[in-house]
Amino acid sequence: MKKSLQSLALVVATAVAASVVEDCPGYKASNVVKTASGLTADLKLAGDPCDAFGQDIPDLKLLVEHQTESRLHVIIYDADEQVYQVPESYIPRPDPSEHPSNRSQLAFSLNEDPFSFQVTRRDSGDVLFDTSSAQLIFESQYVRLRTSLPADANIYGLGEHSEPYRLPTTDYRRTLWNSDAAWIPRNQNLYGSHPVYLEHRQSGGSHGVFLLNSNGMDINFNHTDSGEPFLEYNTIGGVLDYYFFDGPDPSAVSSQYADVIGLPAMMPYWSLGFQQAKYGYWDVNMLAEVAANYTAADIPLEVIWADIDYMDRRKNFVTDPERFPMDKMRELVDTLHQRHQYLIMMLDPGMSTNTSYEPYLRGLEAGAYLENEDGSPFRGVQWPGEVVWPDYNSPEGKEWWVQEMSIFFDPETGIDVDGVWNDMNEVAQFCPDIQCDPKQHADDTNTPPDPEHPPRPNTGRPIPGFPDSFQPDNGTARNHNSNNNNNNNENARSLEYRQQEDAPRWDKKGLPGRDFFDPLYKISNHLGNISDHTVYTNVTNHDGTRQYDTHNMYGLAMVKATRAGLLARRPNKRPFVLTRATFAGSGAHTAHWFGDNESSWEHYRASITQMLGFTSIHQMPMVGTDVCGFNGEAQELMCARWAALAAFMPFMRNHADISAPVQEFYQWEIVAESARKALAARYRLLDYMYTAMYRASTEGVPSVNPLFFLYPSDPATFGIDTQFFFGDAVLVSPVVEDDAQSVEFYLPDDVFYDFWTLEAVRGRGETVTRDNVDWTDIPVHIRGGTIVPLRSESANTTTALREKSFTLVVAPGLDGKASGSLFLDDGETIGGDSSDISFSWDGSELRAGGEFGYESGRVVEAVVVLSADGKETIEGEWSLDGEFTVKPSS
Ligand SMILES: *[C@@H]1O[C@H](CO)[C@@H](O)[C@H](O)[C@H]1NC(C)=O
Ligand SMILES: *[C@@H]1O[C@H](CO)[C@@H](O)[C@H](O)[C@H]1NC(C)=O
Ligand SMILES: *[C@@H]1O[C@H](CO)[C@@H](O)[C@H](O)[C@H]1NC(C)=O
Ligand SMILES: *[C@@H]1O[C@H](CO)[C@@H](O)[C@H](O)[C@H]1NC(C)=O
Ligand SMILES: *[C@@H]1O[C@H](CO)[C@@H](O)[C@H](O)[C@H]1NC(C)=O
Ligand SMILES: *[C@@H]1O[C@H](CO)[C@@H](O)[C@H](O)[C@H]1NC(C)=O
Ligand SMILES: *[C@@H]1O[C@H](CO)[C@@H](O)[C@H](O)[C@H]1NC(C)=O
Ligand SMILES: *[C@H]1O[C@H](CO)[C@@H](O)[C@H](O)[C@H]1NC(C)=O
Ligand SMILES: CC(=O)N[C@H]1CO[C@H](CO)[C@@H](O)[C@@H]1O
Repeated sequence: MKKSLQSLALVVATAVAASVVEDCPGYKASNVVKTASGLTADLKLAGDPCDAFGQDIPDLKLLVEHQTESRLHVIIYDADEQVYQVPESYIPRPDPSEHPSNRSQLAFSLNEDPFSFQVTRRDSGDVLFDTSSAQLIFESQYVRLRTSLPADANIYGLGEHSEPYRLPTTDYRRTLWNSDAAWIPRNQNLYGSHPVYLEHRQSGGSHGVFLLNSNGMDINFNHTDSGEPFLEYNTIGGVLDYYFFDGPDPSAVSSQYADVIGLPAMMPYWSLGFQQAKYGYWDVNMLAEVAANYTAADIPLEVIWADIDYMDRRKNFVTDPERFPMDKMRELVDTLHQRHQYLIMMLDPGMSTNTSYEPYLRGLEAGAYLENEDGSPFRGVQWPGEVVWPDYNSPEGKEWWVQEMSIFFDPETGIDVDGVWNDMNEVAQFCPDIQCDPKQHADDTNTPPDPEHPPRPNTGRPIPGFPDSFQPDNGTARNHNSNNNNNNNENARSLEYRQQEDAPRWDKKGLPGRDFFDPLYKISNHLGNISDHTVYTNVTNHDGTRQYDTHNMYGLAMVKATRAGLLARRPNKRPFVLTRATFAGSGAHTAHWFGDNESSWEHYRASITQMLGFTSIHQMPMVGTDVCGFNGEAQELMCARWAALAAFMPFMRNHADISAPVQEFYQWEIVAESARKALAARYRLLDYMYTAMYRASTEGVPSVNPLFFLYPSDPATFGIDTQFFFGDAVLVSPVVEDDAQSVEFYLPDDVFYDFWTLEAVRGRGETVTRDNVDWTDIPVHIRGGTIVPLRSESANTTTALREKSFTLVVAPGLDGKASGSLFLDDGETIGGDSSDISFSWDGSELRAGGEFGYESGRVVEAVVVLSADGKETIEGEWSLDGEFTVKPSS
């Protein structure tokens, strides 16, 4: 969201006295000791300190562990263990090794003097990582490590960014420092930080490199004077904690990374339904009206969202008593639930300091907030004016947050919400810099309740399907001024904070004596200095670490607390959290959208590259974009195309800014038609996608695949980021040019089947052109060799969808065979019964086997076998609660 930050096209002085850096002496290894799983060594500064951006640390240690056959852990840290390391409370480390190094696929070799190391593939000898081209620099506020790259390396990841999926590798910088980034500017740091990349080689497969370091950093791609390409990490703190993954299949790299940072959370079935939001739905009537309008337009809507509009003067946990009165919000939720629809509401991290605001006061009492040296809460400015921010990583902050959620979202007295949206958690703050006086700034920027939108009892129009209180005043209107927020008082009084456990111990809190505002090495933060527009980096967290070191993980800690709050209310149901800020490991707790983009063709295209980064590298399978764009005015034809494209993205939500005109799909007939058609396809594919989400959450394989993940030896696929596989069988090739009606797309050397007509199409490893693509159409193909389970028909809610029977589409590959799978459960219960059914086609017979723990009561009513000669449909009634075989008569 939202407040446009002036484009601070700041040229930060990163240019360094190169001579100084080049004078750095590097290190010398000694005392090398082989261990069962690797080795340890001491590293000593090899000459006079250069102190380029701080003080050189003279004594380091190296630890190398072959943790599994495919994972190598290499950490370089200070001998005193004072330098900050990422606390396990954010990212628990994987269990230590048991695998001796001689079974590892990766080999580590050490050069002792000057110190450098190489990681190679044991079988082929391919060099994957080689630090010999520049000296290691390890200082108090600057750490540099460089690795050589092959020419024209194919590198992916290092998000969050709005660049092409395959990153530029010449004179290119990725800065990792979570920031508010209105208009998702190119070549800048955005909302999330994921210091992980995958490199793919045509002959050698893929490998992955993860640097577990949460400090601000620049990752530079460049060439040496003699033209050798390299990738260089420049971080302003922390240690060099690397994990190398051997792949060699691209999706194996994804899985191996998930083993370290955690598998992604499984999402509820309903969250794959279509969702609508807007900043500027300024009263509760509007939420009901939008839902009713979707029904009238015959477009399935699963979830309606409440942005900060619902809050009383932008305060968390209190509704605007006039525009969103509690009693009517409760009626809204009840009605939505009866209609099998859901409500998601926003919670921001900034808590108003208004002294009559009880949730804030309870947080004070609980000691929930980030604090200044004197123990007073650290203050800044956010939507409600002057605010304080919780320390979500502390037991105090987390437990208080869970309690506030349980009060506000109490099904008996509050809002029985279905999911929570966390925004502004980079942290974004409106005070621009450390000179800012929050009180003054809040007074200057505070917005009173919107005078253009006075309270109103109803919309003046009937809202079919909603209670009387939403209907035009015909004598039934009530007094909506009743202030609901007192509902909470009783609960509030009985609230007692449990005795807090001690904050988790973490010794590696960071070196003393650092400059937290103005380190000598300046990362290229597009917002300026590192404390600009965020919580000041000198603030100490409850566990003794500093925001300087933990800034990038604020959003991660927040979503963990929010998830805990949802679980406390509904202990056995999968929570749904959506976040803007992310870090490595966030996928284990939350979904993500790509922030505040623009209603433009450029961002329509960018949404594909952003999705691929998150699903294939960053272990965040549940992602999507603001459909039709957030900022600016959505054009009809663009929105029609975008509705179709987004129907093939895991998280599908139309959302727009308060300043943007309305853009619900029903606003234009051609958009409505496109949405109806695309959503019918999406819903028929919903169980197929749900199965892909299940694989992501149990195996770490992508929910959406880039083409090269499935065709890793076809170099033409390496740079493709305008097409993708939804799951691993459905190839989506949208029209991508502005206002175009034709598209050129690539079909690998394989057999495909048109999703809409089921006709076979032989791919030749060439680009094909499709002309006259209707505004409501999108080219989609099924990959040969797959079996796709479809619901036989769509429905207007996922609840209704679950009643439908299945049709299996068998799409034989070039060898005449096919396989697929279907995961079934009740869609929401954690650890509930489930079936994991596998389908195989050997050229003459379909077999369904696997595990059948969930009684779905559903049947397969048709098997459609595709071929170059046309399709054959076999009808019948095969229960999905057990094994079966189907043999066509021909
Ligand atoms: C691997 O190393 C272990 C001891 O670390 C040894 O027992 C085993 O025989 C070795 N295996 C091979 C294949 O060299
Ligand atoms: C790449 O190297 C050139 C020449 O030294 C330098 O001007 C440029 O800033 C470097 N780019 C990055 C991203 O480091
Ligand atoms: C709902 O539809 C009605 C009738 O077309 C229209 O007047 C109204 O503006 C729509 N409301 C919203 C919130 O889209
Ligand atoms: C779905 O369709 C049914 C039957 O037409 C209708 O009764 C129901 O209101 C619709 N639900 C929604 C959420 O549109
Ligand atoms: C605090 O909140 C109360 C109740 O909403 C309001 O009347 C008062 O003006 C607020 N005080 C400040 C300083 O904003
Ligand atoms: C952080 O810096 C601010 C501004 O200089 C100062 O007022 C505050 O005391 C510092 N806080 C800590 C914890 O050092
Ligand atoms: C960054 O901080 C330094 C030192 O506090 C200050 O001199 C400089 O003006 C700041 N830069 C910006 C862009 O605010
Ligand atoms: C008026 O109230 C009745 C129920 O009391 C309700 O059925 C009706 O929809 C309301 N609105 C209109 C426009 O009649
Ligand atoms: C990714 C992308 O296209 N970003 C654009 C967002 O919008 C701003 C302003 O229009 C552009 O400058 C960015 O390039």
